[in-house]
Amino acid sequence: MVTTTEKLSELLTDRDELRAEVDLVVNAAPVMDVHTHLFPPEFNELCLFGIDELLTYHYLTAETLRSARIPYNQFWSMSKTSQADLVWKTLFVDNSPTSEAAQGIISVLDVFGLDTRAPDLKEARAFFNSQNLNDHIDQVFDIAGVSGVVMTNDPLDETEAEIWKTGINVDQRFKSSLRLDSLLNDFDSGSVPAIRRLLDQSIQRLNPVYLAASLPPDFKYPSDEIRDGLLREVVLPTAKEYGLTLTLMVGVRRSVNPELREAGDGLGRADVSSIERLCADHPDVKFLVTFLSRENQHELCVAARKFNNLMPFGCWWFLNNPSIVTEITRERLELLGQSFIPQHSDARVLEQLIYKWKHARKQIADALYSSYEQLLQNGRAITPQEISRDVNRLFSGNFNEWNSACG
Ligand code: FIX
Ligand code: ZN
Repeated sequence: MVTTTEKLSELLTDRDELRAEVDLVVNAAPVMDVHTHLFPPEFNELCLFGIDELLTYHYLTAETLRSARIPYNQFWSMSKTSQADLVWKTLFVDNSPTSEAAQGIISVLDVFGLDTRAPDLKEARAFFNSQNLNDHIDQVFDIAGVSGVVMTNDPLDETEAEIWKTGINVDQRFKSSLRLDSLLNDFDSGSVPAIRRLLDQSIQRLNPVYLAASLPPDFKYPSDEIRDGLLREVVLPTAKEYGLTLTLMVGVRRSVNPELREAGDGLGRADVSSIERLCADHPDVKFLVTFLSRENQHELCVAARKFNNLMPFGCWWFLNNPSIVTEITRERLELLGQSFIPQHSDARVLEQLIYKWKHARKQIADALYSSYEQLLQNGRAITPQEISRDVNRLFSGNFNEWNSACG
């Protein structure tokens, strides 16, 4: 009789068995979601869930306003329910929901046994409105296989700040991060000491797992811009002092079309050598980095081969599409082995965790299987134990180790 230990260490020489084992392990492994815009119920209206929030997600409003010929201001003057009805009619009734964001809705409805071809949202609304929020969060985290999420917390956001001031006990699955966009990108007043004080207070109160900022494609380091000074005089010293990772999301062009509001951002190719110089100048700071442009992905992998304080993560936003995620993940496996974080959800609405991780697990399993299959062709078979080790490292180990190394 083959024991479990023997089975776990059995070499997988049969390709179908290998494929089945990779799928089994990838679909069962808990994942740490390193970047989201989710909030727990303690944050009241900031905690988004349900079909109306899912359908008015900015990815879907952008797609709807391409097909539904209505003026932008007319759309924004509609209630959220009416906007959701229009999104459903336009993308799911009058057209086939083939886009990744639309496929995501289908995956969520299907998981809850709801009609994915319904003419309207009656059934879906009744279902989501009948959920007990805390039970629903447990169920969604369980279905998605998510052990924890990192929030996006802006120290200058008044709604958030008011809630943090009350000294709330935040659900442990929701880790905080300190988002510095408004400080770094819209810096217009306040002295460096004042900003430092704000960071110290926020770090004391939120206990973040990392400091973070998104940066435009024209971000340069070093440069004589104010942002460069803030990085050198405030952000990097703070990261060093508190042993915090600095997470940089590079390549977003905000408000390319302001009429689309949150859906109006675009992207641009950025300068990876600026990140290389940051890593070189600050070897005692850990950088979690993602680029929005497809053209920057290969450069990022190569930069990470040069600097072991640089951890590439995620297929951000406009890259979070099956064909591109598989491409990027394979390239990273080929250039970095398992020393990267393959994906983050960027979820804004609770149930998005379900589809974003269901789809990501499929693409990551495809990329991993092709690596192991190639390894087999080249003369080395892998064991179930090794697959588990690799997947756990990709899904949570790298992030946990990265942050504990900083602690
Ligand atoms: O900067 C960011 O964190 C971006 O992810 C967001 O601004 C963006 O709106 C988004 O939700 C992307 O998925
Ligand atoms: Zn985000």
